[in-house]
Amino acid sequence: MSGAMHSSTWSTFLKSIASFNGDLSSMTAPPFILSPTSLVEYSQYWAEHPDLLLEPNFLVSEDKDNKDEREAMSLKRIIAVTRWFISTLRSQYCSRNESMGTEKKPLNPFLGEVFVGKWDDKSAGGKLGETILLSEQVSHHPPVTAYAINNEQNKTVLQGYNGIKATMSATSINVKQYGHALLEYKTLEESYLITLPPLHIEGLITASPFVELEGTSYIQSSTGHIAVIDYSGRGYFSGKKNSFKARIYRDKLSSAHKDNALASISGQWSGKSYIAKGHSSPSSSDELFYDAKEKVPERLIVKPIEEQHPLESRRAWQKVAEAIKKSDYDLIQQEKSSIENQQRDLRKEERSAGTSWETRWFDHVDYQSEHSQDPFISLSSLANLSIHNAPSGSLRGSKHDNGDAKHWRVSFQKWDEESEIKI
Ligand code: 0T9
Repeated sequence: MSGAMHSSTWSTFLKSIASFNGDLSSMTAPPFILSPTSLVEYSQYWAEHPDLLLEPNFLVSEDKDNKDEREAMSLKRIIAVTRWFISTLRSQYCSRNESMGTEKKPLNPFLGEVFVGKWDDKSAGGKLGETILLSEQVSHHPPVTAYAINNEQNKTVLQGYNGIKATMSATSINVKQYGHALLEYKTLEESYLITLPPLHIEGLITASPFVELEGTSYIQSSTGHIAVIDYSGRGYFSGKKNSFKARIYRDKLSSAHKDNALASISGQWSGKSYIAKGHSSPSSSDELFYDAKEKVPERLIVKPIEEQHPLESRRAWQKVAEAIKKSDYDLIQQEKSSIENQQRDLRKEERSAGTSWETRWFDHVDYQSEHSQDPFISLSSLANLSIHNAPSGSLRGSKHDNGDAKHWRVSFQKWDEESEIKI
């Protein structure tokens, strides 16, 4: 933080958070804490290591009749999926601190805003193929982003959606995530359900906010294997920031006792982590599991702004982003209002025409009324997880396990019929 101006506007902002109504996106923050990037872009963090995402495809047993080998390979695959998942966390939760010095308040996407791009195949033999990203703002009140990451060559699809609910405590903003990710390896006929951990934002008093993860998230495989990941920060059980412990079990039932763990992983998701067989927590003398500082993220390739459609995020927000980069408070307000007014007019037109905005590539599927083959249902059941719109990772029978069961799913048919927006 620098200068009296900053600290005074920051303290005004802190007071406004202290009395806030639950909608973080609606609060006006001082320019120095604004990010020029829209939340619809955050979906790209799921695949900045395409090689790790695709790795399970290559972990198959030669001898299909050998049951022990099949079992061993399926354990290797959930470990590989866990490694990929851990590899996404530094991008998801540290990248703003690393590129801009602190966590920043993202631009609040408008309804229908989209963001697309691709990762080229960086492998030597061309075994990975191209991976594409589709991200779309499917709801504005409350904000919800849906995404799909598709690799045709390896028939691998990751899709999901996110929303948040935030509350304030004395020194932090506490955030529960809503939504999940579904990862399908179609050649393997194997799928994984991934829940999203709760988090909180620290460093508010000193105007240097950062994210810390907490609680538990799960990775449930269609093979039955489940990874249970516990998060903690500085001054908790490990004392180090960005700590986690993951245990992999044969199934949900055996996960009731830590002694049953087939493998255990521990360390920092933003740094080094280690893996060992069995239930005891590994240390730096065990095998290295992942080193987040060593593995360089592969950046998404996005078309130049001139070639983008008006609904594409960087084109739509271009003027706001420039104003933020100049720290021009009045210009930021002016350019934001222009987008907001346009959106208000659109909604008004829809109301008077009796229509409503149609999402572009995603469908809102109601699992209470629609009979569906979506692996979400069977995976939730294996993991004893709620299928309702509860905080991500809520268990069946918990206090949040009720209400709607509507979730966003990609429609590749809609994408195939897309004629205006190109990768
Ligand atoms: C999904 C991710 C999510 C979105 C962000 C809480 C947060 C908005 C949601 C959960 C991604 O996959 C992962 C990463 C970071 C999360 C953001 C961190 C953050 O601070 C914002 C909220 C809305 C704020 O901007 C709070 C105001 C400000 C004082 C903090 C800089």
